[in-house]
Amino acid sequence: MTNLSFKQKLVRSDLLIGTIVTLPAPEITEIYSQAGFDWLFIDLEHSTLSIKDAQAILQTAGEKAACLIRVPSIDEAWIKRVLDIGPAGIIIPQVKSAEEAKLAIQLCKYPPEGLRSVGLARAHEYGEKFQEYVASANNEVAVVLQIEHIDAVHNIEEIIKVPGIDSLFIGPYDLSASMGKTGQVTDPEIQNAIAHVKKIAEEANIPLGIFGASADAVKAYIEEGYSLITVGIDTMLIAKTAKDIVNALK
Ligand code: 3PY
Ligand code: MG
Repeated sequence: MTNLSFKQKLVRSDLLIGTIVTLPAPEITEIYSQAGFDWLFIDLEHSTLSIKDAQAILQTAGEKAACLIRVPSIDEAWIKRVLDIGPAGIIIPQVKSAEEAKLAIQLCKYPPEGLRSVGLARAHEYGEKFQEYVASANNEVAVVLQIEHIDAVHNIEEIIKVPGIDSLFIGPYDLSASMGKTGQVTDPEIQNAIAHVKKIAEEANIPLGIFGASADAVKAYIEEGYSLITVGIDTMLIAKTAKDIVNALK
């Protein structure tokens, strides 16, 4: 059997179960890969992780779990530094229009397709694999755009036409906030907006991802065909387990 890359599995809509990493402890990365997560969502948007922390997580994960890194915004400086450490993919938050989608993708692709600046770093095995990496990165590094604002929902027909989107990833929490219903992710209005994005993405054959706080929160999405799944956040999982113990014993 051939060993498919993360990007190959993503674009053929394999079910890929991940979880958000916000803590710089290598033990957490080891625990998660031992637990069997297919991928790790390393979050530089809502955490104190530095790029160096993210690199250490990649070094710990090795071949055991694919790592995708979420940058804080559509920003050239963040995107090029994050890609240089060699993640399997990048997640770009708050893409609200086709123009923003196009810029985000261009910043992730080397010329002539895009505008990615050329470095010599971990991704290129510090120069040893420079030619191989620059020849394959545009195809092999997964680019995931987050749809998480009502403006993005309104512009989804245009966003989806931008070439180079490997997956759209819905952020139900930010989406609910942009609709004046912060955190009410099961509210029918939010669910209708999510269903609209799903319909358009399916018509365009673009794999869909989504975040849920628990396994129960994502089960229905998996049944509906979402494939890039993210469940929970490391800090939240520890907080819940700790609380459950204390509640059970006090
Ligand atoms: C959101 O729900 O806003 C997210 O970004 C989840 O990853
Ligand atoms: Mg979000």
